[in-house]
Amino acid sequence: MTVLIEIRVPDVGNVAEIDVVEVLIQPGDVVALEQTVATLETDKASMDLPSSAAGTVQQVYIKHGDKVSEGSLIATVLANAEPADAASFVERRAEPAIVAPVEQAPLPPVAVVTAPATAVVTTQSDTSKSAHASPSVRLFARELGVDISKIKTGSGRKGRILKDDVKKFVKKVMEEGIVATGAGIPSIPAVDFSVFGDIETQKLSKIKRLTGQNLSRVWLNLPMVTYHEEADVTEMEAFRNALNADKAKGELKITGLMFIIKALVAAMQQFPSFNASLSADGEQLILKKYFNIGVAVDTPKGLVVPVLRDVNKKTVNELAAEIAEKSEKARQGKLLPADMQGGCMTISSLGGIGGTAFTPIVNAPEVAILGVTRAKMQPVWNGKEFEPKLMLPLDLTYDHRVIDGAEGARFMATIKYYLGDIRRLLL
Ligand code: CAO
Repeated sequence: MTVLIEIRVPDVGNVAEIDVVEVLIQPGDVVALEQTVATLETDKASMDLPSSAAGTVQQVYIKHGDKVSEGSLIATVLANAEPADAASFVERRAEPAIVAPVEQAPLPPVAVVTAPATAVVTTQSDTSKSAHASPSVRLFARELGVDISKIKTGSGRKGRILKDDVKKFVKKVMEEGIVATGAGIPSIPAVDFSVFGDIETQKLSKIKRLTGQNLSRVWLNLPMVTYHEEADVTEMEAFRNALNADKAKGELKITGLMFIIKALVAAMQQFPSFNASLSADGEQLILKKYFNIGVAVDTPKGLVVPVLRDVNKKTVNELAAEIAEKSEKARQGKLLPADMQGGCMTISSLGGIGGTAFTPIVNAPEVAILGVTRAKMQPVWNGKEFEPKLMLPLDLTYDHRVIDGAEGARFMATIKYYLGDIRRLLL
C-alpha cells in the first residue's frame, strides 16, 4: 500500500518565526528515512529537518527565505508501507492533513498520514567556535574532508555557509592545487615583498593564467627529455635568400621556419609515434594520419599556438602566407578556439630573437615539441679543414613514456638530414 506522508515542522520550543535557509529536496527526488530535507534557523539555533519517511517527494511547500512555525507543512512523501504500518500511521495522524490531491496514474489506495519530523538542532552557542553552518552542511564538509572553518563567509543569510559554498571551496582548492601545489607538492610560501621596497601588483592576462595551468599540468604529468642537435642550413639559407631576392617588393618573405615545418612533417611521416597521442588511461597509442602543426606565437598577452592544418599538402609559399595570417590574428587576439585545436606536434621558434638552446615543454596531449633558436656561422671541421657553416640549433622535447632516447635521436637526425639538403624533401 502507498501512503502519503506529510513532513511538518516539529516542536522547536516557543518560536513564532523560523527561517527556511536551505531546501534540499524537490518533487520527484527519492529520499531516505532521516535524510535532511531542509535547514531551518531561528535567532538561536540552526536545525536540519530530516525526512520521516523513505519514498518519493510529491510536493514541496517551502522555499528559501520563507518563514515557518511549528506544524508548518514542509513536504509530502509518497512511501510504500505494509498495511499494518499504514494503519498505525493513520492512527498517529495528529491533525487534518491539508494535502493537494496526488495527480498521477492510478495508484494503489493512498493514505495520508502526518509524521512529525524530529529536527536535529544545533544551537549557535554550540558552534560558536566554528563556522556559521547547519549540521547537514558541516556533515557534508566533513565527508569531503573540508575544514569548514577555512570557509570564511558563506552566501547564505548573515554569511551562513551553504552546501554550495562548500562545493565552491573544494573546486577552488582543486584548481589552485593543480597550479600552485600539484599533487600534494608543498606550495611556494607567500612573501610580503612590500617589506623590502615599493611594489605594484598586476593581474595576469587570461592567456597567461590558462597557459600557466596547462604547463603546470604537463610538467607534473609527463616525464620529458630534451635532446639537442645542430643542423647545417648553409645551403637552405642560400636557397631562401635566392627565393626572397626574386620576390617583388612587399611580397611575403620566406623564413627558415617554413622549411623546418616541412622537414618536421617529413620526419613524422617516417616516425609515426611522433604523430600520436596517448589514450587518457595511458594504455594505448592513438596514431594520427593527418599532419597538423602548431606554431607558438608570441603575443603581447602571452603565448598562443595556432595550428596549420594538413601541412604535408601545402607548399612553402602557402605555409608562409598562413603563418603570416595566423600570427597576425594571434597578435590581435582574434584567433578562434578552433584555430588552436587539432595539432599533432608544435614548433616553438625563438630564432628571430636569439638563443643557443632551450627546453620547450610538450604541448600535451601531443608527444613532442621542436624548439628552434638562432642559426649562426660556425667553423665546422670537414676532415681536412674548417669550413664556415650556418648551424641551426634544434631542441626536441618528447614524452619518454611514448618515445625512447634512441628514437628521439633518430628522429632528430632525420630532421637534420632534410634541412641539410632540402631537395630531399621532394623525393
Ligand atoms: N636563426 C636565424 N634567424 C632567424 C631564425 C633562426 N632560427 N628564425 C627567424 N630568423 C630571422 C628571420 O629570418 C627574420 O629575419 P629577416 O627579418 O631578416 O627576414 C627574423 O628572424 C624574424 O623572424 P620572425 O620571428 O618574424 O619569423 P619566423 O617565421 O621565424 O617566426 C613566429 C614566426 C610567429 C614563430 C615568430 O614571430 C614568433 O612569434 N616566435 C616566438 C615563439 C615563442 O614565443 N616561443 C616560445 C614559446 S615557450 O616554449
